[in-house]
Amino acid sequence: MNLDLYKGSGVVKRYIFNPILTKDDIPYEVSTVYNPAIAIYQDKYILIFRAAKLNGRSILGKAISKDGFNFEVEKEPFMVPEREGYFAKYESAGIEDPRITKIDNVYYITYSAYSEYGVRIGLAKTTDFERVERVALITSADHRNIVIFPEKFGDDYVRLDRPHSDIIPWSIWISYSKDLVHWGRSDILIKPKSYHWDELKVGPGAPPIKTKEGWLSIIHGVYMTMSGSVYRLGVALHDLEDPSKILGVSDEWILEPEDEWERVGYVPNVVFCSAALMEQDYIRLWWGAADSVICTGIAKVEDLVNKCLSSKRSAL
Ligand code: BMA
Repeated sequence: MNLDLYKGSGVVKRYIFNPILTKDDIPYEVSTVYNPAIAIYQDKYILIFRAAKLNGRSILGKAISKDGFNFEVEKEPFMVPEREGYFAKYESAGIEDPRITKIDNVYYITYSAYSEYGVRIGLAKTTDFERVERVALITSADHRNIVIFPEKFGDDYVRLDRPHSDIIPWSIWISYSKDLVHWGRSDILIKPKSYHWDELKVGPGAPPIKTKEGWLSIIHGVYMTMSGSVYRLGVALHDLEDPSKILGVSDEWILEPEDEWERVGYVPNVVFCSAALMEQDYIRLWWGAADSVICTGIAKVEDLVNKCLSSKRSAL
């Protein structure tokens, strides 16, 4: 890890040449590019990002890189809303915020599908990032931010959910499945905390990463101010054997909007991470900034684990 390429005194260090992707890098017309997913395929970084077309609806684009900093964007979008059939009915207002989990050489992509019937989560799969196949819509309305663990627990696939409810604040739940399509046994795991930086919402960020100490999960938290909401990143640690057991949720955020392009943009004061990979002793993160551009940075695994265990707050 070349630490000279990063700056900052916080747990997450920012790449000195952020932002790494803006709308000017996209060979088709879009107004913003943000909230990406990441995977390694044939030794290259594949970034599947959200971009808003000039009609305000989102599509998913694809970019490839050797180093995770310099990305080349493919000429055509990777996924656009389906035009006919069952998926079309639920994707008519756009597809957003992808996440990628690799299980047994298949890359599973979850994404938010928007329509007049609310927001649902779609599951798609690919083995080569050329052909992509929709598998199922794996929630009813209204769910967002679903991340699937990259390993099974016994016979079960496991995911973190973020159902929408006006009765309790937006919280992180867990659900189980035998086939990735039918999900159940849902249980609430992490709730927003009043008077904390995440008091309005918490939600899953990037798919959890296995470390010696537990599954590390980058989450987001939202706080409402007099001039709108602020999106920050937090971190939680789940038990290695039983991911429903929370070993710690950090009471402190790990990243907040700070750079000009994180504070000013289409939606000001947003850092939103749905992409993270472990490299040596570090987690590399890619995040959307102000719903306008994409940035990257790193954090030491040890520092993130310490945040969860030494500055804990209750999960519920
Ligand atoms: C959330 C989602 C994200 C977005 C964030 C900030 O509700 O829509 O895609 O980045 O708001 O606008």
